[in-house]
Amino acid sequence: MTSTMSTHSVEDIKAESHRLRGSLLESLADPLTGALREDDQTLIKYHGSYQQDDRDIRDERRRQKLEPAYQFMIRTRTPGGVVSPEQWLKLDSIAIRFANHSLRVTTRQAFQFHGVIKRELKATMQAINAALIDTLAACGDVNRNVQVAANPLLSRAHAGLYADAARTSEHLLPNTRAYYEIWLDEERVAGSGGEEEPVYGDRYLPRKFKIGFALPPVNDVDVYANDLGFIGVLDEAGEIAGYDVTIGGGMGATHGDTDTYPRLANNIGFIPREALLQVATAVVTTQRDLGNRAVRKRARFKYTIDDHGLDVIKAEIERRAGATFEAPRSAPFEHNGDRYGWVEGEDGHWHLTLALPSGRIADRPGAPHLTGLRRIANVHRGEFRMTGNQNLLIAGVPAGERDRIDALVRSHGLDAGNRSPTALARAAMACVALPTCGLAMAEAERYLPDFSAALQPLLEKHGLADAPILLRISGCPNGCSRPYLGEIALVGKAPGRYNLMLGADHRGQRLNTLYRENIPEADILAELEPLFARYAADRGRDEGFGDFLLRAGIVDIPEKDRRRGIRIESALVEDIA
Ligand code: SRM
Ligand code: SF4
Repeated sequence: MTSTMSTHSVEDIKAESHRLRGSLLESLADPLTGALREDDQTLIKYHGSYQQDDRDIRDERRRQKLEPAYQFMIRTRTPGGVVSPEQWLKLDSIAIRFANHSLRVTTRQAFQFHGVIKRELKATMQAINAALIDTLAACGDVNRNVQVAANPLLSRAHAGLYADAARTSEHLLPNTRAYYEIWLDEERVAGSGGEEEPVYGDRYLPRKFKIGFALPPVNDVDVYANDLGFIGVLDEAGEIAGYDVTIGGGMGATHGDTDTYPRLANNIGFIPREALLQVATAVVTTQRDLGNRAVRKRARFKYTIDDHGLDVIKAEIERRAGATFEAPRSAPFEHNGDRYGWVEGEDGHWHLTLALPSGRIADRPGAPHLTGLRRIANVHRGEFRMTGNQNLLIAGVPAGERDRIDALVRSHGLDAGNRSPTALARAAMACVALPTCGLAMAEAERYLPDFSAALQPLLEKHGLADAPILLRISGCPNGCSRPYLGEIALVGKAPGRYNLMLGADHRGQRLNTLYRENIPEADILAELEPLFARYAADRGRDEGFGDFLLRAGIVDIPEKDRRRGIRIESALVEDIA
């Protein structure tokens, strides 16, 4: 078997990679193993793919003295999660031909394919690109897939927001031709120019970087969880006039390591729309130059801000952008969830939001979702939009077409999520976790249906079946389902054991706090039941579960939120007043 060992640091690997080429071609061509060489496992992320193995059969393979069942996850770069029906059909056929017969909508509005084997990786990449979708920079220490509010009601503003997000995504793409050479057989022209990386430099960013575009009153992208956020401010005509800029959000943490923590972004003020790309570039290059490249766990932008001070970073961004931030102007957020069912957009087209089970689209007994959406894509003339909450919009449907879409939705069980017995189950999110995620400590996506079912009788007993309580589950503290923004969250500690976190708001503006550590399901239910009883008895009108827990003194405002920007702080103070 080919050795995959390496002692290289990620910083070395990037610098010596010849602009992200490494020895990927050799690794792919090696027929003796289903894996890549270790350095190439790092580099392939920048091309939008992760090497994984099927953890369900890891022990069995070890017993049989076989190498792990290596396979690859591929993530698309689909800013705002917008795809045409034609593209949908191509992605669907890739899922069937090359992956595990499922499409996975992510918490950042991308698609993931799981279970692609090395031998077929290149053909899969080519098929994705043939759908006019790429995977470049979907992972790695670069700007990732840009999130955009899916808010269907404000169609015109959404179009502007989406266009701005798409150009930001393009602007921040790496310049290297490595992707096109390795996957699409573009010829390498020796010594050719054009590969300078003016934004990224030789070593790219110190860590992953994420951007979200939000449009009040809906914070469906959880903009404060992004390294860089743009909150749309509309002019009198309903067009985007500019943005409030937020910096320093991030969820990831490590159990037991207080140097790492989730952090919500600070709103540093308004910029006119024309300044968008200058400001985005200034923020990214500030993180490139000031971010911590020595300690990877402290390399995210949130730590750069905390290490240098918010005022210093803000001044540096202003200097680099040649712009001055004005006082924030954005309207308040009302919630960070999706609005399910049909709504009419301002342009007279209709949009249907379907609640998907953790974003997984597959054919299951009684729920042939993959087939159903393929049939819808065959007749639909609008677009598909993924939401940042792992859900799906069938968008831009003329009124006369609604019945046909409805019939297909019903006959393929695609309305099951919208008809969930509790509002909690409908809106809940879970990260992928087992069996594909190499970092998972506990189940998440596969556990969510059981946990929601276990909560159902408790919620019904206290008359809370319709209460829109926000539940999020992550299989480890990295926080891919943004659990620290859940009113209730389970964060995996070990198989069957979770940290129970409580008390975020439902606007994505306040983090939750640790309530009980490392407990199994029975204890979680026993902890929640009396809280449901108190909430049912004492809640104010329209008071969310998390806000209630705070008001009742059951949880406290996290210290990190207390120290955040004045604007959010005052919103918090108002919330609990
Ligand atoms: Fe994530 C790593 C899945 C959104 C924070 N994330 C991973 C990996 C690639 C595991 C790995 O490194 O080996 C997971 C692959 C699982 C699999 O089998 O597919 C993974 N992350 C996901 C997705 C698919 C979760 C989902 O259920 O939808 C999301 C893909 C988003 C996308 O399309 O780009 C996903 N990840 C997030 C989010 C949420 C967000 O961005 O809004 C976060 C928290 C926000 C943040 O970045 O702080 C997130 N993922 C992480 C981290 C912790 C980063 C940190 O700062 O510490 C890791 C681990 C790492 O980077 O070392 C990670
Ligand atoms: Fe994997 Fe942890 Fe992310 Fe879940 S939160 S997908 S377990 S890295």
